[in-house]
Amino acid sequence: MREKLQRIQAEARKRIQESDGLDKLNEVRVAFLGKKGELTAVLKGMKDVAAEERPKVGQWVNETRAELEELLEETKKKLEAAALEQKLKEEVIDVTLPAKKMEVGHRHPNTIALEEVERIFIGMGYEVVEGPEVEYDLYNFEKLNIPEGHPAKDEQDTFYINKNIVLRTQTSPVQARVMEEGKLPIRMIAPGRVFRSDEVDATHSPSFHQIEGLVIDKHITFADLKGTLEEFAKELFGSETKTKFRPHHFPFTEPSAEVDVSCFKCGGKGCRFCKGSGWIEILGCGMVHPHVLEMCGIDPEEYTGFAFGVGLERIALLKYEIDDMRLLYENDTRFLRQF
Ligand code: 2NL
Repeated sequence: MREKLQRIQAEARKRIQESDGLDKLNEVRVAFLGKKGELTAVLKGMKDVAAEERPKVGQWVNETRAELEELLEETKKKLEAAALEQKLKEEVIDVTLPAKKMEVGHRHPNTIALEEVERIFIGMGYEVVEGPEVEYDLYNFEKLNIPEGHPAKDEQDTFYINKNIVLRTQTSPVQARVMEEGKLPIRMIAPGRVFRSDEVDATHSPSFHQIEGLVIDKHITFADLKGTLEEFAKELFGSETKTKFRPHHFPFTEPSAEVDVSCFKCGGKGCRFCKGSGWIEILGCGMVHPHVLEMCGIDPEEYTGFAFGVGLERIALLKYEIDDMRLLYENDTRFLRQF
């Protein structure tokens, strides 16, 4: 028995020393100390050993087992250290290599224009308010005095989700919601994405951006509207800028006007940029229709107000002299880098 154990031990030692990896070492452990291992087999065979021999043989087996376990553990540590050494060698980092260049982006021309408009109105005490892009027909049309059968509600122009829900065609529903909340006075702008069923061309897109403004208080008159928008035009296009209010029609304002600014390229003399007229159209506006105030829970006998709407893309195209709106959506960095 003693010889048998010594043979097993010598064989195990040899195979442990020959192991050149952790997997191999584990195979050796299983082969000798595992459930079906050689040393385990000796223990299982103890019942065939004479009773008076058993304690001694048991002790030999345990000593052999302890020695092999110690050797396995030692070898395992050595192999692990070697593996780590190898890994570190392979993953060496050359800190003297030049770093990868960081590409720093910047704001989109639409965003630059939006932040400029926001800055101007925040300076005049306005709040910036946002609202949902998917709106009830009630807020997008009904409360803005655009009743059933009005051409603006045509499916040719508006994206309908269902009979009562649309993709907003303007940001006025945000203002209708603020009016309904009932906190007065109101001085706000509502910027955001709007949708119209248009084919894409140099001046149209089915999704574009609008900034609408609304002021509601006691004694607000058309003079307040004119003064505010004149100031806005001067801040946006330069202090020499003149404004011209032309009568117009919108269903939600009465009276209504379209506003032209003197051409900031030629100063009003007429050039290619303003197509010879000296004027450039920039926005629509008017005094909020009493019926709109009423439908939004405001007493038109006590309160009056003005509102206006500007196309954000139109401002960006004008300010940066871009001649095709599609360039704003293509996100070609060679174009975007220039602003
Ligand atoms: C345009 C014209 C306009 C408004 C928008 C408005 C909103 C409420 C009440 C009354 Cl809640 N009016 N918005 C008024 C006049 C013109 O936009 O040409 N936009 C690009």
